[in-house]
Amino acid sequence: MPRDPLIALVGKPSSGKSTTLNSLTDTTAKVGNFPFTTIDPNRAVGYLQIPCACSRTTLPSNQPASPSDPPPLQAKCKPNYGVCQQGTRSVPIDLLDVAGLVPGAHQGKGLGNKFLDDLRHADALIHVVDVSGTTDAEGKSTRGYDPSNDIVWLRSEIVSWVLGNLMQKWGGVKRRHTAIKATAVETLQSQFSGYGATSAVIARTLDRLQLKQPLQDWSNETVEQVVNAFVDEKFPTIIALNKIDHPDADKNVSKIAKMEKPERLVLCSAISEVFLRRLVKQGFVSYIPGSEFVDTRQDLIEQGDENGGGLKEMDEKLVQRVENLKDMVLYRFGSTGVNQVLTRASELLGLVPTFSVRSISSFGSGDGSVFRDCVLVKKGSTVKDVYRKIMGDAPLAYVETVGGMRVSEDDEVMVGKNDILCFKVGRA
Ligand SMILES: Nc1nc2c(ncn2[C@@H]2O[C@H](COP(=O)(O)OP(=O)(O)O)[C@@H](O)[C@H]2O)c(=O)[nH]1
Ligand SMILES: [Mg+2]
Repeated sequence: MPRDPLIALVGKPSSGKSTTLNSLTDTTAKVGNFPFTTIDPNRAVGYLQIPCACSRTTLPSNQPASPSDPPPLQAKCKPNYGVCQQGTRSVPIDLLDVAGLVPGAHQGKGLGNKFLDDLRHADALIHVVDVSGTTDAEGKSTRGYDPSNDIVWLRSEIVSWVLGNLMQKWGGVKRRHTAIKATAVETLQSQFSGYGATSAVIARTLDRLQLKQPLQDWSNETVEQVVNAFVDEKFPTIIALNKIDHPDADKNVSKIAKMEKPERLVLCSAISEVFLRRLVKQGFVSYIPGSEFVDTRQDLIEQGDENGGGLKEMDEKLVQRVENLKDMVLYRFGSTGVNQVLTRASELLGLVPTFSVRSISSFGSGDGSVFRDCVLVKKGSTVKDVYRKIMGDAPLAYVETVGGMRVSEDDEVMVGKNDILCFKVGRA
């Protein structure tokens, strides 16, 4: 059965991994301003925001009365997991907090090797960088540290780890490769299988490099090149520039923006998201996670709701904190950024939200709701992969998509195509 996609948060101690994880989930991982707070890798379920199928489908019998009305299916959309708010749906996704990588981790420094081992299962990485420069390379409190260094050393730790493991056995690997007349893909796949590498990943890695020499003649530089390309393929990484609420963040962001591809960078303030969600729970503000707007009781009264949305009054200090957060984060950056971190990682992976429905004519699930079930699958997944994930080994008779059209088990699922499916269990 295909494994669920897993996104790992990595970074030095105190960069804000646990806070980011908390801001994306409902659990409370231990948060603290000292190295190695998170000793055990922390798995949690986060929520990826996607445009839901309910916002792009209508039924012939159920058209909106006027073009400005919301699609009528939205009102009936009741996800089994997560929520759907005005067509934006939160879909569960597995996250892993891999704590405390420090420079030298591949040689066992910090809690190095253990942490690196936890990475094996990740499909993509979110490198949480403390862009305020208030923590050094080891995560200790400082001022004026240049966080662009972290981007460089963290990647080089991962490369050194993979390279070190490979070079330890390289002599034997080469001899065996020649003796059994294996292809480079076969040999590397068996060497990299511990990192969850498929032969497709290896083939893409080698395609990227277009190497001329056979594997047994590769120089050390070539092996290093191969490992670098493999790390890019196997561990695509989003860089989350965290702590943008801090006054020192701006200059560091500008510097990093000049060095990195823009599509890899996301600005965020995890602590702001955690704070806002706490205020929502306590009944002080109304705020849709990830959005630009926060309304207090006073705001809602000014907007004409004399009840203030039923929100509680905040004291002067709290009002001030919320105002600061709006000025420093929400108005400047459009949101706290944490949801974009996850969205960008899922784009990098090409995740496809796939909806399975009981009835293809109503999109219903038999309980009055529509689009109840949604799973995330990796790019390149087929209709059958989706079925196996949901139904395991149960025999499959046939599959229909929108309009009652049949689709083949081997068809690929893509956003907007074959992503609304009705599985008919049984023998064809
Ligand atoms: N200013 C600011 N501080 C943050 C932010 N995110 C985390 N922190 C603080 O950074 C410290 C370390 O956070 P933690 O999540 O435990 O880091 P981890 O070691 O990477 O898991 C804590 O004191 C957090 O409150 C943020 O967005 N802004
Ligand atoms: Mg932590």
